[in-house]
Amino acid sequence: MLSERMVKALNDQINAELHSAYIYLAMSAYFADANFPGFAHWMRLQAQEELGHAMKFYDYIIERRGRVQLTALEAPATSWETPLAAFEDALKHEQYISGRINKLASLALEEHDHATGSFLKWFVDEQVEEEASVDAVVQDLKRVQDYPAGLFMLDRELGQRTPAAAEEAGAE
Ligand code: OFO
Repeated sequence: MLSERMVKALNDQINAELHSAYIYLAMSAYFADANFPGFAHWMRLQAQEELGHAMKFYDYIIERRGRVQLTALEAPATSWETPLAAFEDALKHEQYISGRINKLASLALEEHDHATGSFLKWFVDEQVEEEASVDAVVQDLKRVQDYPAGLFMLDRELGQRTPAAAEEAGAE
């Protein structure tokens, strides 16, 4: 059985994952408005992936007979100076989420809650990938940000992202 403290921490993480989805959807809307359909597509899939993450926590709490309690979502920013500024914010956000997952894993250890520790392992690995994939775009944007043709090509490239990863994240 989950401790009360753990149920609260896992519920807080549902909020954090939904907030991630909200941030990336706001970025997608910003990119759509700025006529970067590829970046918008990438962020939209990222938002879907975050919904999948939230649902993993949701399902886990229920499976362990805890009580899911949803709380208010903070409004995200709505615009950024440049595509690079948006992706840099996304990277900072992923680093913040990695810190949260690490704290959850430490709590599971402290409580000798090995089932939750095992559940969290997927997220520990996922955060390595999340940070790396956003950082790769940040590095590309740094290279091309002053060259419209480069930005155009990168937008095209990010438009090729497939929903496979997002679907996998949302799978049971
Ligand atoms: Fe859920 O990984 Fe990003 O935030």
